[in-house]
Amino acid sequence: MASPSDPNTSNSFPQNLFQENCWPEELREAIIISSLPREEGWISPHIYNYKGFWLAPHHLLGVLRSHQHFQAQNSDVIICTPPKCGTTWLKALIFALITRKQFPVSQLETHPLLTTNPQDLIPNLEFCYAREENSPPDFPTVNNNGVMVRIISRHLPLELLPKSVGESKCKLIYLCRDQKDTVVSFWHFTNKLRGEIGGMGEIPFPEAFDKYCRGESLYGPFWDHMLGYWKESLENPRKVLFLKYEEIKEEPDVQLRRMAAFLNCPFSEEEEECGVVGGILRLCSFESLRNMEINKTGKDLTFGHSNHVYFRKGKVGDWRNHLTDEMATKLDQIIVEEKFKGTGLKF
Ligand code: PAP
Repeated sequence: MASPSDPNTSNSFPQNLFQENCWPEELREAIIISSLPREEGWISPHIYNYKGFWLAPHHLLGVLRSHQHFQAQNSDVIICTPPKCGTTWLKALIFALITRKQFPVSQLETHPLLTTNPQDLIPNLEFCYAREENSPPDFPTVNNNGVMVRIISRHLPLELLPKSVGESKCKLIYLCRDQKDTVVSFWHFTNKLRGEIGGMGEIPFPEAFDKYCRGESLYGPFWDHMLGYWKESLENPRKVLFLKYEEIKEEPDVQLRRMAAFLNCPFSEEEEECGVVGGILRLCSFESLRNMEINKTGKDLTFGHSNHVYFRKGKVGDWRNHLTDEMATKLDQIIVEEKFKGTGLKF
């Protein structure tokens, strides 16, 4: 397995991209960024509406470059998530699942998840492209029963996938979450990053909530993000597996077996008897990952912030500590009553 990116070369890129006068020519000119709808950003000063979705400048640069250069392979596994829906957890689960022969969970001492944050084990496509100015990123491969597989993640909506993703037989695993919990998680995360890497103050929760409900969150509107993958999973179930955070919480073993079957690597009888499913789930549980030294004290290789910001509470229903009844009703109505009506997507 190739090693993750070098922390010494990677940490400065987001800060550069936060300064409009430091943007590379291709970002300033290629899409005439000044003509795009613009709103105040969450972590970067501004976000831009590109083809219907709100992106920070570094996402946009990653999108432009990946559209030009990314070539999907049939064996690729692509993890797709809106922010704060459980990406870290899913990355750990998929990594442990696919590499279970290479890194058996019965021999934990040498498992890569003990020494590398899941976010760094599985690189994010648009962040990699935003960082690599001159050469295409070299995505690490893992051994899936003799086949070398690239596991890549992305926060981008289906509509902004590079063309080759649709043309190849690569598989997409999508994970989303009850948006009441997501907005709370997103708000906490944003405020931590604003302080840690942006030197900015906190956004008050009511302000963040209103922005979120208007769809002006990173990679939002969240409803279009979710519906794009939801519809594709119904039309093309062998291409897209649609998962919900709450369902993995409720029946983790059932959902892990679903992922294994979807990726054509189901658990054998022998593995079932040896408790491999439980081993993977224990290794990737919130408590287990949060208590690993690398996740307690390490730094994210892409952005340079503390790894522990990826592990806050890991609970279903924490929104009750932040949302008023009126806010909860508003968000439920946007989702259930308006946007998801007639689509079959429920929370
Ligand atoms: P990202 O968008 O920056 O990639 P992501 O991993 O999607 O972040 O979301 C983080 C959320 O997943 C946090 O939720 P919270 O704020 O409500 O607590 C985090 O705690 C939760 N999380 C991280 N790891 C796990 C895990 N192993 N099991 C369950 N939840 C987890």
